[in-house]
Amino acid sequence: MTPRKPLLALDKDDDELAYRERTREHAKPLERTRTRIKHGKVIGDKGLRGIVATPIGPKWIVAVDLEFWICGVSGVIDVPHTSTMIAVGDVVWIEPDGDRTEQGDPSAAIVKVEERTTVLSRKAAGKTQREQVLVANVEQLGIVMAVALPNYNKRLIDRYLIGADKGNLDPFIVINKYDLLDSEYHQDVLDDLMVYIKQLSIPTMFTSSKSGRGMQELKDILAGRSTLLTGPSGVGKSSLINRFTDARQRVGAISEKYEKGRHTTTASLVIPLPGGGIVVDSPGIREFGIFQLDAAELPFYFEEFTPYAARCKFAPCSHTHEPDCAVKEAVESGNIDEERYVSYLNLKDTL
Ligand SMILES: Nc1nc2c(ncn2[C@@H]2O[C@H](COP(=O)(O)OP(=O)(O)OP(=O)(O)O)[C@@H](O)[C@H]2O)c(=O)[nH]1
Ligand SMILES: [Mg+2]
Ligand SMILES: [Zn+2]
Repeated sequence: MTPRKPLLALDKDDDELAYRERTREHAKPLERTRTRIKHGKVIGDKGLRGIVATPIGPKWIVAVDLEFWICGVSGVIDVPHTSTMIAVGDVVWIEPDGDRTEQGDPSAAIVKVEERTTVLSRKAAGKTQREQVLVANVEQLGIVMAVALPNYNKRLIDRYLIGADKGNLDPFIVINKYDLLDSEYHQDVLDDLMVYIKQLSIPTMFTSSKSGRGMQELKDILAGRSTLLTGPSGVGKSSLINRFTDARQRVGAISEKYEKGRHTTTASLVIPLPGGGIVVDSPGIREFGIFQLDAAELPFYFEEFTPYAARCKFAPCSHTHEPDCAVKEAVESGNIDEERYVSYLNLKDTL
């Protein structure tokens, strides 16, 4: 599997965009009123601080603690950034309008968006070189895979790790569906993933959302932080989150009232955790392209190569065809994980 587009992207996003465009077309003219940006907005006493949980047609669901509000965008809004005015994960201030929507949910207007600490973006669809922010303010990337149905993929793990590195997110690995693994194979799986656990010191946990195995460990790493869970479709991201909170179903139920027949799993969803912290459930992806990866910097994303690379005969050395390449020798002697080297070669091919 090779990336076709040099992007860090959640790839059901195209459907998401198309969907939003469609709903915008049908939105009432009033809701399409243009907004004006004005800095230094003073928030009134009624103002509440929340997190944008998910888009809902032309509006947004905003989580204030564990409550959900349906929010339009105020005609005058205070926004510090120039790309994507509002994104999932944005910290916003809302002012309740004292009303409820037809469906009975409390409604408010977003009046201010706070500065973002991190962004996961991609190039916006279309001809312009515009950045589209997919998720704002996540600190950690939880890479979720399964021991079976579907089998974990180390190539994909390696690409996620580079994505996390580039996005300045702390990565961890969750190997789910452990209940499907016969105990006689536990050691094999552990050995297979040892490079991440030992050499790269990436927190790695083995979980089952069926049996509850590893849930405390996962809970601990999520506590008080904001985490994007990513991974292929069907590995159990949503099931894991459902072990901790019913907030995912509650947002889903709200979305369904407004967007009949639409599965909420096609959009990223921010879920507040009961003890503090948030987790972003993202749709399964088929492909994980990496935004602006440079051939010269690629070896540095394989940090376990570094001590050997210094001993290659040629400098720079691509660690492919050169004679007396210490990296290749380390692969042959088993000091560098062979599959990581294959990941390196695969990625190199795409640049
Ligand atoms: N045996 C087993 N099945 C699981 C486990 N976790 C989830 N499943 C099942 O796997 C299927 C997919 O789970 P989801 O939680 O929807 O997976 P997801 O990663 O959110 O998938 P997308 O939303 O498509 O990206 C469901 O049928 C779950 O019941 C587990 O730990 N063990
Ligand atoms: Mg899901
Ligand atoms: Zn070399």
